[in-house]
Amino acid sequence: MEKLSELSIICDNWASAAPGLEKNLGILDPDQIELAKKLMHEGQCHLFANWADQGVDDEKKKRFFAQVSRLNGNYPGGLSAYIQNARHLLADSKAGKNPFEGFIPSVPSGEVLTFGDDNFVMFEEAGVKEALKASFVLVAGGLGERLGYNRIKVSLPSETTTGTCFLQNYIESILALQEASCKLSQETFHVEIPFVIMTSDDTHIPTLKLLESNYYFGMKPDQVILIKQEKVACLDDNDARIALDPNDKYMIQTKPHGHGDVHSLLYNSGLLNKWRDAGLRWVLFYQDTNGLLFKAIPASLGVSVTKGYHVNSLAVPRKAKEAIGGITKLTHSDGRTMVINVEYNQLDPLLRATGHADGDANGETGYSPFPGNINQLILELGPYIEELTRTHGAISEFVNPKYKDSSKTSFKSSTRLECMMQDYPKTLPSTARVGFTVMDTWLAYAPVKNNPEDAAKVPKGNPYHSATSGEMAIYRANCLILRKAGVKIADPATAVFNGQEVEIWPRITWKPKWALTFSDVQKKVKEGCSFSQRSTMVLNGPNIYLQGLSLDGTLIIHAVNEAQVQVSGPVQNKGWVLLPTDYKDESLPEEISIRGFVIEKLEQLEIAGRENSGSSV
Ligand code: UGB
Repeated sequence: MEKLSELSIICDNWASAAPGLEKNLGILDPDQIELAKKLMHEGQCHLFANWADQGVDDEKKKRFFAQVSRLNGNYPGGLSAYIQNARHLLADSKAGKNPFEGFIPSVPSGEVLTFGDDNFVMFEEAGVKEALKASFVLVAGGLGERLGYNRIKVSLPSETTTGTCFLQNYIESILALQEASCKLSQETFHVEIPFVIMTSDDTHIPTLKLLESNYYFGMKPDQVILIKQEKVACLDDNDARIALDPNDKYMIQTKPHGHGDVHSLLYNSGLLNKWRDAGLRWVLFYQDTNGLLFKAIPASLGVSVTKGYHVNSLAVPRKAKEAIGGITKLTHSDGRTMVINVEYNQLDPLLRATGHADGDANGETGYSPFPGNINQLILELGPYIEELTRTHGAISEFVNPKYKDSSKTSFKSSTRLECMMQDYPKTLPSTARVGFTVMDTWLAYAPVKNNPEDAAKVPKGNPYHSATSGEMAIYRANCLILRKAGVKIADPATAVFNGQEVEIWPRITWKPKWALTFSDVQKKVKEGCSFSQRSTMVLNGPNIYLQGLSLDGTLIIHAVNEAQVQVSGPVQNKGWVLLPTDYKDESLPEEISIRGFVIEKLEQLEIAGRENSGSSV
């Protein structure tokens, strides 16, 4: 009896270690009491240290518990699991434990493609055909702090010849793929490829506004699905004590959990089963600012189909120490193997620790032997659902505290757990078919991540990954594709914009509906075409055919879907020129200053095709 009454005293006194909480129990409802017990149980009594007496700030206290409830609900296993996982990872980090302990890295095998050869064309055709069975998922919850652009990254023009922003390019590419896939598969029913965008509190409303104010760039509104990721609690020390907002004692400080959230969100959304029931077979994941992305999609989807890959990571040749992860095969002494992205800051120490004295170094080809991860993943839906059902969407996490000193006992600022979408294969069994597809960087990868100042400091020869280089890469890729199709394209000039030396190729752009694949380009460009270096061309229409066109200036062709427009003959005019600007010039729109040049439109020839025509210009 005595023991029981003692126990009841302990239970009744569960809040006694936090007087700030104890004196406010009267205002909490039963759910909030449960959450408070959970926090106390996980050693979080400091959260209530400065709480006012009951009757003062009561609304703020309720708001605090509303936040705790969200943080608890959004994490697989709740806040207790989050705190316990954090303690383990912080202890490992303090002990300097190598996350790859026991694993030996080696170069995995995958598909290396050469643009334009028969194999490439075959994969592109297979990919376009299969696109009807795909859904696309864009992770766009990141703040883009490194870019320093004040709006959401997907609203930034990918190039300024047409001003097409990244989101518009992505949507128009999916719509073109949908159309081409329907034609190729001779499907009679109309298929809509689902397009999911993962947003966050930082990007959700602006993304929705961008879509709504542009009529979803031609996509049906219900074809676009927004899922919002939530932030996670920040932690103040190695005991995973939750951090309070320095300006509000009733608010927990939160930070993004990383793009790995996309898996649990998809799992919980019910979309995956819905897609499977509708006969879909693939989920394609990609990031927010790669203007070349859809040049790589058809062939890499073709590789997934042909090779039966459960996971296919898109990759490009990687320069040693370049800030992109390396795709690596890891073999453990206990027999476990996995093919996984090893982040750029981990690859060098891993190699050094396993007998590669030079660490992350280039091989004979001038590139790292490990393909560079560009974080575009193609997952086969069936095995993906099976795996997520097992893991409930939880992805392996990591923590990256910035310690004050070598004692590793305190942090410079609060930290949190993070996860990355490319870590999905970490929990897969060794039998899973995990491969990759390597393509030339010029074709597949030109992200916009760095602000002008940081980009200008990038060592010569390494990619700038800026708005300037991202735009120039689009012109370069289009020119190289046309060259491969037999068009005479003048060599590029070089120029320095915002402190970055770049190649300026003729500014040739086309809408995805004009050409998605190399075969499309070959069908639409006939012999005898040439472009001078100062040329600009915009192709906006699916049935524009070029033959014997020699361009030295600017030519803009718009054609409605039904119109077949043949263009030939010489075109010469003053054209459009690129004038340098300064990124510090605040009188310029940010979209311009961020790339360091503005296009001055001196003179152009504009053709508007409304019916079949053969224009000799
Ligand atoms: N993102 C989210 O949606 N939510 C988040 O919480 C965080 C990001 P970054 P980083 O492109 O080559 C990745 O910041 O650090 C979205 C890979 O990890 O651009 O450069 C965000 O909106 C790395 O292996 O990523 O690193 C954006 O769309 C390498 O492949 C995307 O996630 C590298 O990208 C990526 O965010 C790369």
